[in-house]
Amino acid sequence: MKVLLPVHARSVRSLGEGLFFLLLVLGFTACTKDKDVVEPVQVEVAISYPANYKAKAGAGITVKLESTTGGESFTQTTGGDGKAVFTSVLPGTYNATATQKLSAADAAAVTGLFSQELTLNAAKTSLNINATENKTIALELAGTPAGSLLIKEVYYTGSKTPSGGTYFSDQFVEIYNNSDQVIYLDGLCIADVHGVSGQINPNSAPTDFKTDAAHVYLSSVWRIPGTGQQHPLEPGKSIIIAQDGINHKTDPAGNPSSPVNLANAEWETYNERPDNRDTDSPAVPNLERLYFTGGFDWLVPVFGPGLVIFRTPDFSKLEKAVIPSSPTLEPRIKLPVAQVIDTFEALQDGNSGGFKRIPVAQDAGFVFASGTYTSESFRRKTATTLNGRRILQDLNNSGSDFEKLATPTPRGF
Ligand SMILES: [Ca+2]
Ligand SMILES: [Ca+2]
Repeated sequence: MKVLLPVHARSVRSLGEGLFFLLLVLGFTACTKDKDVVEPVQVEVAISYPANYKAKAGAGITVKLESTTGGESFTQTTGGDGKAVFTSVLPGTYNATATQKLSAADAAAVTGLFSQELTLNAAKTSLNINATENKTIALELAGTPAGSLLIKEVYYTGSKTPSGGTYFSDQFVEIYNNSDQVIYLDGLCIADVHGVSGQINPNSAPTDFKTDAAHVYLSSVWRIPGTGQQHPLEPGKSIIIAQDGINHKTDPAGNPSSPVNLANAEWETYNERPDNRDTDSPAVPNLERLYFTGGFDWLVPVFGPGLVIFRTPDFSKLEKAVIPSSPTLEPRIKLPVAQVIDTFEALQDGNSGGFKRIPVAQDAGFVFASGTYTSESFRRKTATTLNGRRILQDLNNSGSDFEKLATPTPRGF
Protein backbone atom coordinates (compact mmCIF):
# COMPACT_ATOMS: atom_id res chain seq x y z
CA MET A 1 0.00 0.00 0.00
CA LYS A 2 1.25 3.45 -0.85
CA VAL A 3 0.86 6.23 1.70
CA LEU A 4 0.45 9.56 -0.07
CA LEU A 5 2.07 12.44 1.72
CA PRO A 6 -0.09 15.55 1.55
CA VAL A 7 1.79 18.40 -0.09
CA HIS A 8 1.33 20.65 2.92
CA ALA A 9 2.20 17.99 5.46
CA ARG A 10 5.53 19.49 6.45
CA SER A 11 3.93 22.75 7.47
CA VAL A 12 1.22 21.10 9.47
CA ARG A 13 1.81 20.29 13.12
CA SER A 14 -0.15 18.23 15.69
CA LEU A 15 -3.41 17.04 14.11
CA GLY A 16 -2.06 16.72 10.53
CA GLU A 17 1.05 14.89 11.63
CA GLY A 18 -0.95 12.60 13.89
CA LEU A 19 -3.23 11.70 11.00
CA PHE A 20 -0.22 11.01 8.79
CA PHE A 21 1.25 8.55 11.27
CA LEU A 22 -2.12 6.92 11.73
CA LEU A 23 -2.29 6.38 7.97
CA LEU A 24 1.26 5.07 7.98
CA VAL A 25 0.47 2.55 10.72
CA LEU A 26 -2.71 1.45 8.96
CA GLY A 27 -0.72 1.10 5.74
CA PHE A 28 1.85 -1.18 7.40
CA THR A 29 -0.85 -3.24 9.08
CA ALA A 30 -2.54 -3.82 5.73
CA CYS A 31 0.78 -4.81 4.08
CA THR A 32 1.67 -7.25 6.87
CA LYS A 33 -1.75 -8.82 6.61
CA ASP A 34 -1.28 -9.40 2.85
CA LYS A 35 2.04 -11.16 3.48
CA ASP A 36 0.52 -13.43 6.13
CA VAL A 37 -1.46 -15.27 3.50
CA VAL A 38 0.83 -18.22 2.82
CA GLU A 39 0.29 -20.72 0.09
CA PRO A 40 1.08 -24.40 0.61
CA VAL A 41 3.93 -25.63 -1.58
CA GLN A 42 4.67 -28.94 -3.26
CA VAL A 43 7.72 -30.74 -1.87
CA GLU A 44 9.47 -33.69 -3.48
CA VAL A 45 11.71 -35.93 -1.38
CA ALA A 46 14.09 -38.18 -3.33
CA ILE A 47 15.39 -41.25 -1.50
CA SER A 48 18.66 -42.86 -2.52
CA TYR A 49 21.04 -45.49 -1.17
CA PRO A 50 24.79 -45.17 -0.59
CA ALA A 51 26.89 -45.70 -3.71
CA ASN A 52 28.24 -49.02 -2.39
CA TYR A 53 24.76 -50.56 -2.05
CA LYS A 54 23.39 -52.83 -4.78
CA ALA A 55 20.02 -51.06 -5.10
CA LYS A 56 19.72 -47.49 -6.33
CA ALA A 57 16.15 -46.49 -5.45
CA GLY A 58 13.49 -48.09 -3.29
CA ALA A 59 9.70 -48.07 -3.62
CA GLY A 60 7.31 -48.09 -0.69
CA ILE A 61 9.59 -46.27 1.75
CA THR A 62 7.85 -44.13 4.34
CA VAL A 63 8.95 -40.50 4.31
CA LYS A 64 7.90 -38.03 6.98
CA LEU A 65 7.94 -34.24 7.12
CA GLU A 66 7.47 -33.02 10.66
CA SER A 67 7.21 -29.40 11.73
CA THR A 68 9.83 -28.53 14.35
CA THR A 69 7.42 -26.15 16.01
CA GLY A 70 4.73 -28.77 16.52
CA GLY A 71 1.53 -29.20 14.61
CA GLU A 72 2.00 -30.09 10.97
CA SER A 73 3.22 -33.56 10.10
CA PHE A 74 2.98 -35.23 6.69
CA THR A 75 3.69 -38.82 5.66
CA GLN A 76 4.15 -40.15 2.13
CA THR A 77 5.46 -43.29 0.51
CA THR A 78 8.01 -43.42 -2.29
CA GLY A 79 7.03 -44.60 -5.74
CA GLY A 80 9.12 -46.80 -8.05
CA ASP A 81 11.43 -43.87 -8.80
CA GLY A 82 12.31 -43.51 -5.09
CA LYS A 83 10.46 -40.19 -4.84
CA ALA A 84 7.79 -39.15 -2.35
CA VAL A 85 5.66 -36.16 -3.34
CA PHE A 86 3.96 -33.97 -0.75
CA THR A 87 1.46 -31.87 -2.68
CA SER A 88 0.46 -29.38 0.01
CA VAL A 89 3.01 -28.42 2.67
CA LEU A 90 2.60 -25.23 4.68
CA PRO A 91 5.81 -23.18 4.66
CA GLY A 92 7.79 -23.60 7.88
CA THR A 93 10.70 -25.41 9.48
CA TYR A 94 10.63 -29.18 9.13
CA ASN A 95 12.61 -32.32 9.87
CA ALA A 96 12.56 -34.75 6.94
CA THR A 97 13.07 -38.42 7.82
CA ALA A 98 12.83 -41.76 6.05
CA THR A 99 12.94 -45.28 7.44
CA GLN A 100 13.06 -48.66 5.75
CA LYS A 101 12.92 -51.95 7.65
CA LEU A 102 14.45 -54.84 5.75
CA SER A 103 14.25 -58.58 6.38
CA ALA A 104 17.52 -60.52 6.18
CA ALA A 105 16.78 -61.48 2.57
CA ASP A 106 15.81 -57.94 1.59
CA ALA A 107 18.87 -56.53 3.35
CA ALA A 108 21.09 -58.76 1.23
CA ALA A 109 19.25 -57.75 -1.95
CA VAL A 110 19.32 -54.02 -1.21
CA THR A 111 22.78 -53.60 0.31
CA GLY A 112 24.81 -56.53 -0.99
CA LEU A 113 26.73 -56.02 2.28
CA PHE A 114 24.55 -57.24 5.15
CA SER A 115 22.46 -60.39 5.31
CA GLN A 116 20.62 -59.82 8.56
CA GLU A 117 17.59 -57.76 9.60
CA LEU A 118 18.37 -54.14 9.05
CA THR A 119 16.75 -50.76 9.54
CA LEU A 120 17.89 -47.98 7.25
CA ASN A 121 17.44 -44.37 8.23
CA ALA A 122 17.91 -40.94 6.74
CA ALA A 123 17.20 -37.49 8.14
CA LYS A 124 17.68 -33.81 7.49
CA THR A 125 16.77 -31.46 10.29
CA SER A 126 15.55 -27.87 10.54
CA LEU A 127 14.83 -27.41 6.83
CA ASN A 128 13.21 -24.12 6.02
CA ILE A 129 10.52 -25.04 3.49
CA ASN A 130 8.86 -22.24 1.52
CA ALA A 131 8.05 -21.15 -2.04
CA THR A 132 11.73 -20.93 -2.95
CA GLU A 133 13.69 -23.15 -0.56
CA ASN A 134 13.81 -26.92 -0.15
CA LYS A 135 11.08 -27.79 -2.62
CA THR A 136 13.21 -30.80 -3.50
CA ILE A 137 15.01 -32.67 -0.73
CA ALA A 138 17.49 -35.51 -1.16
CA LEU A 139 17.80 -38.15 1.56
CA GLU A 140 20.28 -41.04 1.53
CA LEU A 141 19.25 -44.12 3.49
CA ALA A 142 21.92 -46.06 5.35
CA GLY A 143 22.19 -48.30 8.36
CA THR A 144 24.04 -50.96 10.27
CA PRO A 145 22.58 -54.18 11.71
CA ALA A 146 20.88 -53.74 15.08
CA GLY A 147 23.01 -54.61 18.08
CA SER A 148 22.08 -57.29 20.53
CA LEU A 149 23.42 -55.20 23.40
CA LEU A 150 21.35 -52.08 23.75
CA ILE A 151 21.37 -48.92 25.79
CA LYS A 152 18.15 -49.45 27.72
CA GLU A 153 17.78 -46.40 29.94
CA VAL A 154 19.66 -43.14 30.30
CA TYR A 155 19.11 -40.78 33.20
CA TYR A 156 21.11 -37.64 32.49
CA THR A 157 18.95 -34.70 33.57
CA GLY A 158 19.90 -34.76 37.27
CA SER A 159 17.72 -33.66 40.14
CA LYS A 160 16.87 -30.66 42.29
CA THR A 161 17.88 -30.58 45.95
CA PRO A 162 15.32 -29.78 48.67
CA SER A 163 16.65 -26.21 48.76
CA GLY A 164 16.30 -25.82 44.96
CA GLY A 165 19.97 -26.49 44.17
CA THR A 166 21.13 -28.76 41.37
CA TYR A 167 22.52 -32.30 41.63
CA PHE A 168 23.97 -34.39 38.83
CA SER A 169 25.98 -37.18 40.49
CA ASP A 170 23.01 -39.55 40.19
CA GLN A 171 23.26 -39.98 36.41
CA PHE A 172 23.29 -43.57 35.15
CA VAL A 173 23.20 -45.66 31.97
CA GLU A 174 21.56 -49.09 31.83
CA ILE A 175 22.67 -51.66 29.22
CA TYR A 176 20.45 -54.58 28.23
CA ASN A 177 21.02 -57.95 26.55
CA ASN A 178 18.38 -57.93 23.79
CA SER A 179 19.50 -61.27 22.35
CA ASP A 180 18.55 -64.85 23.24
CA GLN A 181 22.10 -65.77 24.27
CA VAL A 182 24.52 -64.93 27.06
CA ILE A 183 26.77 -62.02 26.12
CA TYR A 184 30.10 -61.44 27.87
CA LEU A 185 30.58 -57.80 28.71
CA ASP A 186 34.34 -58.00 29.17
CA GLY A 187 35.91 -55.30 27.03
CA LEU A 188 32.67 -53.44 26.31
CA CYS A 189 33.33 -49.69 26.11
CA ILE A 190 31.02 -46.76 26.80
CA ALA A 191 31.71 -43.17 25.82
CA ASP A 192 30.13 -39.76 25.41
CA VAL A 193 30.27 -38.16 21.98
CA HIS A 194 31.89 -34.75 21.53
CA GLY A 195 29.63 -31.77 20.89
CA VAL A 196 27.17 -29.46 22.63
CA SER A 197 23.49 -30.36 22.97
CA GLY A 198 21.95 -27.24 21.46
CA GLN A 199 21.99 -23.44 21.46
CA ILE A 200 22.86 -23.30 25.15
CA ASN A 201 24.94 -20.13 24.80
CA PRO A 202 24.77 -17.56 21.99
CA ASN A 203 28.06 -18.93 20.62
CA SER A 204 27.12 -22.64 20.89
CA ALA A 205 27.89 -24.31 17.57
CA PRO A 206 27.33 -27.85 16.27
CA THR A 207 30.33 -30.17 16.48
CA ASP A 208 33.07 -29.60 13.90
CA PHE A 209 32.95 -33.33 13.15
CA LYS A 210 29.30 -33.24 12.07
CA THR A 211 30.09 -33.86 8.41
CA ASP A 212 32.03 -37.10 9.06
CA ALA A 213 29.41 -39.85 8.80
CA ALA A 214 32.05 -42.57 9.08
CA HIS A 215 33.19 -41.85 12.65
CA VAL A 216 32.01 -40.76 16.06
CA TYR A 217 34.31 -38.54 18.11
CA LEU A 218 34.54 -39.49 21.76
CA SER A 219 35.26 -37.22 24.72
CA SER A 220 35.73 -39.80 27.51
CA VAL A 221 35.90 -43.59 27.25
CA TRP A 222 35.34 -46.26 29.92
CA ARG A 223 35.69 -50.02 29.62
CA ILE A 224 34.34 -53.04 31.46
CA PRO A 225 37.42 -54.97 32.60
CA GLY A 226 37.82 -58.71 32.18
CA THR A 227 39.68 -61.43 30.34
CA GLY A 228 36.81 -62.46 28.07
CA GLN A 229 34.24 -64.47 30.00
CA GLN A 230 34.21 -62.93 33.47
CA HIS A 231 31.09 -60.80 33.13
CA PRO A 232 28.24 -62.72 31.52
CA LEU A 233 24.92 -61.01 30.94
CA GLU A 234 21.89 -63.28 30.55
CA PRO A 235 19.28 -62.62 27.83
CA GLY A 236 16.73 -60.07 29.01
CA LYS A 237 19.00 -58.85 31.85
CA SER A 238 20.75 -55.54 32.30
CA ILE A 239 23.57 -53.77 34.10
CA ILE A 240 23.72 -50.29 35.59
CA ILE A 241 26.70 -47.97 35.11
CA ALA A 242 26.49 -45.21 37.71
CA GLN A 243 28.34 -41.93 37.80
CA ASP A 244 28.56 -42.71 41.54
CA GLY A 245 27.47 -46.08 42.92
CA ILE A 246 25.77 -44.86 46.08
CA ASN A 247 22.24 -44.56 47.39
CA HIS A 248 21.78 -40.97 46.28
CA LYS A 249 18.65 -40.59 48.40
CA THR A 250 20.30 -41.43 51.74
CA ASP A 251 24.06 -40.97 51.31
CA PRO A 252 25.38 -37.89 53.16
CA ALA A 253 27.11 -36.86 49.91
CA GLY A 254 23.86 -37.42 47.97
CA ASN A 255 20.62 -35.56 47.53
CA PRO A 256 17.54 -36.47 49.61
CA SER A 257 15.41 -35.48 46.59
CA SER A 258 17.32 -37.67 44.15
CA PRO A 259 15.03 -40.24 42.50
CA VAL A 260 17.58 -43.08 42.55
CA ASN A 261 19.42 -45.56 44.73
CA LEU A 262 22.46 -46.72 42.74
CA ALA A 263 24.23 -48.56 45.58
CA ASN A 264 23.54 -51.83 43.75
CA ALA A 265 24.92 -50.68 40.38
CA GLU A 266 27.18 -53.20 38.64
CA TRP A 267 29.75 -50.52 37.81
CA GLU A 268 30.64 -46.95 38.54
CA THR A 269 32.88 -44.43 36.80
CA TYR A 270 35.52 -43.64 39.38
CA ASN A 271 37.79 -40.83 38.26
CA GLU A 272 40.90 -41.19 40.36
CA ARG A 273 42.44 -37.82 41.17
CA PRO A 274 45.04 -36.56 43.66
CA ASP A 275 42.38 -34.49 45.46
CA ASN A 276 40.00 -37.49 45.83
CA ARG A 277 37.13 -35.35 44.63
CA ASP A 278 35.36 -38.37 43.14
CA THR A 279 34.29 -40.84 45.81
CA ASP A 280 35.18 -44.48 45.24
CA SER A 281 32.21 -46.46 46.48
CA PRO A 282 33.79 -49.63 47.93
CA ALA A 283 30.73 -51.75 47.13
CA VAL A 284 30.62 -50.93 43.43
CA PRO A 285 33.50 -51.95 41.12
CA ASN A 286 35.07 -49.33 38.92
CA LEU A 287 35.18 -49.21 35.15
CA GLU A 288 38.57 -48.82 33.51
CA ARG A 289 39.17 -45.21 32.55
CA LEU A 290 40.65 -45.37 29.05
CA TYR A 291 40.42 -41.72 28.09
CA PHE A 292 39.14 -38.74 30.01
CA THR A 293 38.53 -35.12 29.09
CA GLY A 294 35.97 -34.26 31.76
CA GLY A 295 36.11 -32.61 35.16
CA PHE A 296 36.06 -34.46 38.45
CA ASP A 297 33.69 -37.22 37.37
CA TRP A 298 32.11 -38.63 34.22
CA LEU A 299 29.41 -36.01 34.06
CA VAL A 300 27.56 -36.20 30.75
CA PRO A 301 25.70 -33.08 29.58
CA VAL A 302 22.55 -32.47 31.64
CA PHE A 303 21.22 -30.77 28.47
CA GLY A 304 21.43 -34.15 26.70
CA PRO A 305 24.37 -36.43 25.89
CA GLY A 306 25.32 -38.48 22.86
CA LEU A 307 26.39 -41.93 24.06
CA VAL A 308 27.83 -44.97 22.34
CA ILE A 309 28.67 -48.49 23.42
CA PHE A 310 31.27 -50.26 21.32
CA ARG A 311 34.05 -52.79 21.13
CA THR A 312 37.39 -52.14 19.54
CA PRO A 313 40.22 -54.63 19.02
CA ASP A 314 42.94 -52.32 20.36
CA PHE A 315 41.92 -49.04 21.95
CA SER A 316 45.44 -47.61 21.78
CA LYS A 317 45.35 -47.85 17.98
CA LEU A 318 42.36 -45.52 17.60
CA GLU A 319 43.26 -42.19 16.06
CA LYS A 320 43.03 -38.98 18.11
CA ALA A 321 41.50 -36.00 16.34
CA VAL A 322 42.26 -32.36 17.14
CA ILE A 323 39.07 -30.28 17.40
CA PRO A 324 39.45 -27.75 14.55
CA SER A 325 37.66 -24.88 16.32
CA SER A 326 39.27 -25.65 19.71
CA PRO A 327 42.79 -26.94 18.94
CA THR A 328 43.98 -26.30 22.50
CA LEU A 329 41.49 -28.76 24.01
CA GLU A 330 42.42 -32.43 24.38
CA PRO A 331 41.86 -34.28 21.09
CA ARG A 332 38.87 -36.59 20.70
CA ILE A 333 39.00 -40.33 20.03
CA LYS A 334 37.99 -41.10 16.44
CA LEU A 335 35.96 -44.31 16.39
CA PRO A 336 34.85 -45.94 13.11
CA VAL A 337 31.06 -46.34 13.10
CA ALA A 338 31.46 -50.00 12.13
CA GLN A 339 32.65 -50.67 15.72
CA VAL A 340 29.60 -49.02 17.31
CA ILE A 341 27.13 -51.43 18.93
CA ASP A 342 24.44 -48.99 20.05
CA THR A 343 23.84 -45.28 20.50
CA PHE A 344 21.69 -42.83 22.39
CA GLU A 345 21.27 -39.19 21.52
CA ALA A 346 19.58 -36.49 23.56
CA LEU A 347 19.61 -32.80 22.67
CA GLN A 348 18.48 -29.66 24.44
CA ASP A 349 15.04 -29.33 22.86
CA GLY A 350 12.97 -30.20 19.80
CA ASN A 351 14.66 -27.47 17.72
CA SER A 352 18.19 -28.70 18.41
CA GLY A 353 18.35 -31.23 15.54
CA GLY A 354 21.15 -29.26 13.88
CA PHE A 355 23.34 -30.13 16.88
CA LYS A 356 23.17 -33.89 16.36
CA ARG A 357 26.53 -35.51 17.04
CA ILE A 358 25.86 -39.11 16.04
CA PRO A 359 25.62 -39.84 12.30
CA VAL A 360 22.08 -40.42 11.04
CA ALA A 361 22.80 -43.95 9.82
CA GLN A 362 23.64 -44.96 13.42
CA ASP A 363 20.92 -42.90 15.09
CA ALA A 364 18.32 -41.14 13.00
CA GLY A 365 16.77 -39.04 15.77
CA PHE A 366 17.09 -37.72 19.28
CA VAL A 367 15.14 -37.21 22.50
CA PHE A 368 14.90 -34.14 24.68
CA ALA A 369 13.80 -33.48 28.24
CA SER A 370 11.53 -30.67 29.36
CA GLY A 371 14.52 -29.10 31.13
CA THR A 372 17.65 -29.70 33.17
CA TYR A 373 17.46 -31.18 36.70
CA THR A 374 13.92 -32.39 36.06
CA SER A 375 14.66 -36.01 37.16
CA GLU A 376 13.28 -37.11 33.79
CA SER A 377 14.73 -40.28 32.30
CA PHE A 378 14.62 -41.99 28.89
CA ARG A 379 13.87 -45.68 28.54
CA ARG A 380 13.80 -47.86 25.43
CA LYS A 381 10.37 -49.10 24.40
CA THR A 382 9.49 -52.78 24.40
CA ALA A 383 8.88 -54.15 20.89
CA THR A 384 7.48 -57.51 21.94
CA THR A 385 7.68 -60.19 24.59
CA LEU A 386 8.88 -63.67 23.65
CA ASN A 387 8.63 -66.53 26.20
CA GLY A 388 8.66 -63.96 28.99
CA ARG A 389 11.72 -62.16 27.62
CA ARG A 390 11.26 -58.58 26.53
CA ILE A 391 12.67 -57.68 23.14
CA LEU A 392 13.33 -53.98 23.07
CA GLN A 393 12.73 -51.77 20.07
CA ASP A 394 15.80 -50.90 18.02
CA LEU A 395 15.13 -48.87 14.91
CA ASN A 396 18.45 -47.01 15.33
CA ASN A 397 16.47 -43.88 16.17
CA SER A 398 16.60 -42.57 19.74
CA GLY A 399 13.68 -40.28 18.96
CA SER A 400 11.31 -43.17 18.30
CA ASP A 401 13.00 -45.95 20.30
CA PHE A 402 12.97 -44.16 23.67
CA GLU A 403 10.18 -42.79 25.79
CA LYS A 404 10.47 -40.04 28.35
CA LEU A 405 9.72 -41.01 31.95
CA ALA A 406 8.93 -38.60 34.76
CA THR A 407 11.26 -40.53 37.04
CA PRO A 408 14.07 -43.04 36.36
CA THR A 409 13.45 -46.80 36.61
CA PRO A 410 16.88 -48.41 37.06
CA ARG A 411 16.45 -52.15 36.41
CA GLY A 412 12.70 -51.54 36.32
CA PHE A 413 12.35 -54.74 34.28
CA1 LIG B 1 32.16 -41.41 40.15
CA1 LIG C 1 34.03 -48.16 43.38
